[in-house]
Amino acid sequence: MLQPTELSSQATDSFANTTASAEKKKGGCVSKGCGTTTTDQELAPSIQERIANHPCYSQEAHHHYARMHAPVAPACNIQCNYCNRKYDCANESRPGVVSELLTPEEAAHKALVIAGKIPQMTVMGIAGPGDPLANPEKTFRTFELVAEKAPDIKLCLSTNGLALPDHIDRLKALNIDHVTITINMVDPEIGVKIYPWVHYQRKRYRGIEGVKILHQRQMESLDLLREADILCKVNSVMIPGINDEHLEEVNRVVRSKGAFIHNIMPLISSPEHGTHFGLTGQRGPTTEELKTLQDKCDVGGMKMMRHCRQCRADAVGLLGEDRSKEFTKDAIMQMTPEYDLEKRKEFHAGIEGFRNNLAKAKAETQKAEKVAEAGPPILLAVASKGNGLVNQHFGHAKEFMIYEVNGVTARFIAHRKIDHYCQGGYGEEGSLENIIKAISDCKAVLVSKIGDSPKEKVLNAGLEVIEAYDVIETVALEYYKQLVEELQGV
Ligand code: CLF
Ligand code: SF4
Repeated sequence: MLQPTELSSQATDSFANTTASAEKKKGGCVSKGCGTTTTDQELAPSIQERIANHPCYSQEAHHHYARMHAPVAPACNIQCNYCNRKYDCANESRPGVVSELLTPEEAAHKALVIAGKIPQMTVMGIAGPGDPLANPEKTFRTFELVAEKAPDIKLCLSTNGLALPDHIDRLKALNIDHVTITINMVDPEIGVKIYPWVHYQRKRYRGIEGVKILHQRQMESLDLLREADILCKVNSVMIPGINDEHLEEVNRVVRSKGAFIHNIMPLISSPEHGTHFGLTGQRGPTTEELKTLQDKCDVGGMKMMRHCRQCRADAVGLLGEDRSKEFTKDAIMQMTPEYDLEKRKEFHAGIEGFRNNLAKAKAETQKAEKVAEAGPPILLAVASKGNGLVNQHFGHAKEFMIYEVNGVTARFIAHRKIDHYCQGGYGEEGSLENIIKAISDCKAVLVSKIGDSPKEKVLNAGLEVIEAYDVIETVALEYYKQLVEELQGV
């Protein structure tokens, strides 16, 4: 049951203000305030089945299933102005030096170790640190070894698309069902501001000549993936002042070519990364700019990914956690693989049982709220360890999931990384301020528990605190209902 810490008249006033201004901004029409992202349930059953346990392709699955990346691909065939070769591929990772490269044999060993130790790991992706298809032998050898020994692990790939047309037959032969292409432009005049050179058929092309080749190959790749019935996700890096306004066009084009889900990610840029953009002061988008663009592109018919964590090329674990440090090369080479297909099947059946119950609980909540009219949206910050529950102590949260709630639906829209508040048992005032800043546009924070001192500070900052241990949507909708009743003086 909910325990709203305080539902003060001050808080209620501020809800009234929030809702009034939200109505104004939306021209009075708030009934569709919660966007149009295609849900898994709206997809054809055959597709639902293909993405059901892929943590990137299904927002719902990411609460329950994990991925690992095999860092076997050091070289790249293009240069992006947001990338420094010493760092992880920014297409699929936050900048950070790749700890260790692995050989295909080491990577396959690691996959078998992790499949035993983290049975919810269902996907092995190759995402760098360079481009997987600029290193085809290492990439395909890794996939072959894993496919042979661990047939239930899905194989996944993220590429810039330049070399993909040369390898489509091999991708099909290996039953690779999920491919990501990073496409930042469909107009080479914009592309020249992002890509200084492209290396194609043993020749380096600079400027527009190279970008035209990249564009043509990326479009060809989309067509080939669609023809091969391989699910295609497009990643785009949002670069303010360069391609931010252009990405709506990119979205339209890739959708028309059959891409299934679009992941618009913020540029991560800092001088210490040594990238062209970092050194020239190119900024990344604000969270508000990112959300506005995602909302504009979220016009239905194609999923909009909002739960990407821009993982390292050697990431391991659930998307919100990174356990790569537990599995260094030295450590994994000492470990004996405990891959057991039957045990994994049993484990996954348990997860699916839990998910069914979760779905029933959500359906119950939505049925109860169905009679209600959608109201103005508010944002809530949720602390969750996974499983789709409010189940994390405020002090242990490394990120908050942001939900937009309108009384009828509670929709995940983003995650916000924060400094870990509870450092070895002692609250850090500096980080608490940062946390509050990171979620200051939210109406309330939903946590399993919170200490008295941080609670007071969060309340003083104008946010409410809800302590609960339940399905996220249930807590969020019940909170909304209480706010409305409070406003109406019920
Ligand atoms: Fe890895 Fe990428 Fe496959 Fe996922 S990540 S290769 S599709 S298994 Fe996922 Fe990480 Fe975002 Fe990539 S959260 S950076 S979208
Ligand atoms: Fe870097 Fe990836 Fe771009 Fe290659 S495709 S330059 S590895 S970000």
